[in-house]
Amino acid sequence: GQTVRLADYRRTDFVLRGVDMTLKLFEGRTEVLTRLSLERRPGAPANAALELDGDELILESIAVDGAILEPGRYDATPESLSVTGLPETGPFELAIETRIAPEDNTKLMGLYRSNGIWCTQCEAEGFRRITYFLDRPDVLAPYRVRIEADRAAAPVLLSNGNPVESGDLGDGRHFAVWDDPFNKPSYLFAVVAGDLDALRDTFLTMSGRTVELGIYTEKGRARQAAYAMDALKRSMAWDERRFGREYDLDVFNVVAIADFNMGAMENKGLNVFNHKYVLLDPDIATDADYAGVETVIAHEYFHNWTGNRITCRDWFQLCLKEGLTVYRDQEFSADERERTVQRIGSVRRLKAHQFPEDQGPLQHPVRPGEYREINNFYTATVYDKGAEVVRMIATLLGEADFRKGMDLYFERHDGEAATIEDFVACFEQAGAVDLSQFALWYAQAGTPTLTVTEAWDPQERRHTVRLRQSLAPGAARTGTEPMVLPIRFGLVGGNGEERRAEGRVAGGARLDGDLIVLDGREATVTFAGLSDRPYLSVLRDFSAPVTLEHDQAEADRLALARLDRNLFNRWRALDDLLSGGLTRAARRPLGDTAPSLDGAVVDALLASAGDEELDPAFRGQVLTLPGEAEIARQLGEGVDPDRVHAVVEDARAVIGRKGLSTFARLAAAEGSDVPFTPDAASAGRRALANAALAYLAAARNDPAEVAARYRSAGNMTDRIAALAILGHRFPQSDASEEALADFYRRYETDELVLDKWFALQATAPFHDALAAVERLAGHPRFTMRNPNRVRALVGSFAASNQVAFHRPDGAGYRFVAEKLVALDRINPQIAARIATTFRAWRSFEAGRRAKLEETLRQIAETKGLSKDLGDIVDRSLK
Ligand code: HT7
Ligand code: ZN
Repeated sequence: GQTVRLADYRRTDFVLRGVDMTLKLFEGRTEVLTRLSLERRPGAPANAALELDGDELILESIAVDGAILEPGRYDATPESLSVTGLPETGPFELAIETRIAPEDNTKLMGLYRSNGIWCTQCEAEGFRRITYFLDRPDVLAPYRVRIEADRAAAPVLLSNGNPVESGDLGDGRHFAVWDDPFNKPSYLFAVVAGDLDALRDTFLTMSGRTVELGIYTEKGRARQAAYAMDALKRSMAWDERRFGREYDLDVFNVVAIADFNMGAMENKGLNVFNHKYVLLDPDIATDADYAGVETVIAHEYFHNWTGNRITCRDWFQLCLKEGLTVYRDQEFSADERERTVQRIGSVRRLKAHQFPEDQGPLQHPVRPGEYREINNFYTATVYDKGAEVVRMIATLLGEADFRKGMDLYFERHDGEAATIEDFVACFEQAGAVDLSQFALWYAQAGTPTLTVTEAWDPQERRHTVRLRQSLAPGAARTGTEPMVLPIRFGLVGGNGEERRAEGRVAGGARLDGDLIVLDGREATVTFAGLSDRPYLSVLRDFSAPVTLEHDQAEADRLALARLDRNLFNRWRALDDLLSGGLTRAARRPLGDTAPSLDGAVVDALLASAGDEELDPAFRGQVLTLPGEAEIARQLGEGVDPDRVHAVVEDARAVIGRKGLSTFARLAAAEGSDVPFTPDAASAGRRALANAALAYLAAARNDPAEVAARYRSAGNMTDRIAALAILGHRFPQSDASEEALADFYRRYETDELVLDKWFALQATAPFHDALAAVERLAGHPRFTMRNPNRVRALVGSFAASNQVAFHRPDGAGYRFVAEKLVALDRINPQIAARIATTFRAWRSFEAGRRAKLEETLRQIAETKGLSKDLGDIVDRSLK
């Protein structure tokens, strides 16, 4: 495959003024007629050919200004269409007819069918699978789209923009015309046609316009869109309040689709969603599902301004819309739910997904400089580190100037395809600051290490804090220059009070209130006039995405875990103690029976968990131990996943036994008689009770109690929590087998719930889970054609079953590799995504490492591998 480089960007030779399309949908074939209003760009070579993109297309006809072109005037392949002899000046119309087969489209890019519904996915390069086009994000135009279909098969016909016309065509067929007046790139194009139900509502915008809202679902499921509708209206109101952004069309539609490659897609006025992020009720969905729907609905809606009204000049700028929109959806969730708990969740996610990516062979900067396959760059780095970079701009500028910068961005670039430079320039102007060094965050890959040391001078009553940053060279081979690190901090007194002390800076930093901005390799900050030694609470709220190495005494961490008024850091003090203890224990040789955690750490954890003054959701977070993958990442090399698993399980049992009475009380607090409401406070109480139940089970080793909880559960959150404990702690026991069978019987008609059943078994942490997964791969309800199903079984096995995937005999690797090679022929995008779990191969002990490498090489040598999967395995091996 060819490498595309940012440095090679140049504009098109032709300007697109408008697009007029007709899609005639028939069973088995679709005819697409596209009329492009074009004009040679002033200054472009007079003889330049028009080069259009295609992908698996067949050209039926081509005409310029109504005259059919002779074969000598154009050259068509499935991947391209080149047209010569076009007018040197002035507008002309190019009409192209293609014929496509959505029924055969298993890649789920372009126009395809899902349970009979016609739907599209065009980001990033799917539009070229519908018609030949200048399929790149800097080519913007208004679209008029006419859809024709059989009325019985597709009574609902939707596209972008506003509906303008509809009517009957005879022969059982009908049509609808949609007009989208806003200039948009082709990746935001969408068409949906099918027999769908709808939940309808309206939203009154801040300027007094009424927007018609519709959420379309499979027949009979519209009522399950009620929470999504509520989340949508809250998102619309929040964007007005927080960013002054009003919705712009008369209608906003969302469609829920069963077969979808990602979470959702922000097509202008017609968002298409994986139905997992729309359909909910308490019987089928967990609290995490509710939170997921809220976040994804908000995220796609927010794209209307950050992504659609202002889009990306090229795909290297993907973080311009994704990082910014993740930042916006995180802020929305923080405002709607509980800020600290949300932040803990985001940081866990960043460390679980982005840090390993940034520290391994798939490393790339937030704005990559090159790619072979753009689909492989919808990554945690672009999305989540991209959001952290925006958050740091907000931290450095402060709320008012950040908002000024956002306002300027919307004002200056509305209707444009912009770059990261454009974005950053708005904040430089709004904050009257120079962000050129800060912009290294977009260019330099890798997680910087921030090293903090402290020294208390009892004579002078001074506390000196030394800060150093470093960036190791990595796979991306970008620079290692010092970056700008905003480090939020506090000095905490013995009663938890915030100490105020004058700070003096030496070296590469400046002090700005509770922020140290480190922009040199190192600096010291000295705080004078203190009555006694304070506890240093540093990197509050995880104000920069760095690896923190802080030589803090355990006693200090324990004090902060109790006292810090910054609740995020209170959680992190405990989390650091836990992961430090577990990592050290995992380094000790097998057979070493020393406890994995200090008694004082366990006591601190139990004190927080039992503290009624604290938010239950926060306490639930406190009880969530660092994951096995996170411990493995912190070990860095020579990882033995069985050892890591044993250490974490031992810790859980130790904590469970010591806190037995607390856990019994907490687990009983949320009985099945409490009616379900999806609000964050109720969800937090359930999270705490279910965490307590897991510790009880670890301590008592009695499945009966958990089985009783399973049977009496009044909602899916509690039911799946109990089932997970049974399946994971008591695998193959009667209690677990009975509950799994019961669960299947109850929910076998609902594929969204079946995915939980598949995933739960795929992630059971014991070697024989592989046999169950192999059996489930042959289950009648499993299919490689549905991405959710593949992710639930194969994806979660590879990503979240540290024990069975990494079986020492390599059977887990062979199973996944075999499935990936088969999947690659159906849906390469999903195959490539799951294959990224192999990237950490170098960090394992010699036996597994060799087997992982061998498996990767075998995949790489497979004939006919897709560009998507080939790119991931090649880069992983580099
Ligand atoms: N912007 C959307 C990205 C997306 C996508 C990308 C590649 C292939 C399929 C896809 N479906 C959706 C999702 C988002 O970030 O909002
Ligand atoms: Zn997005």
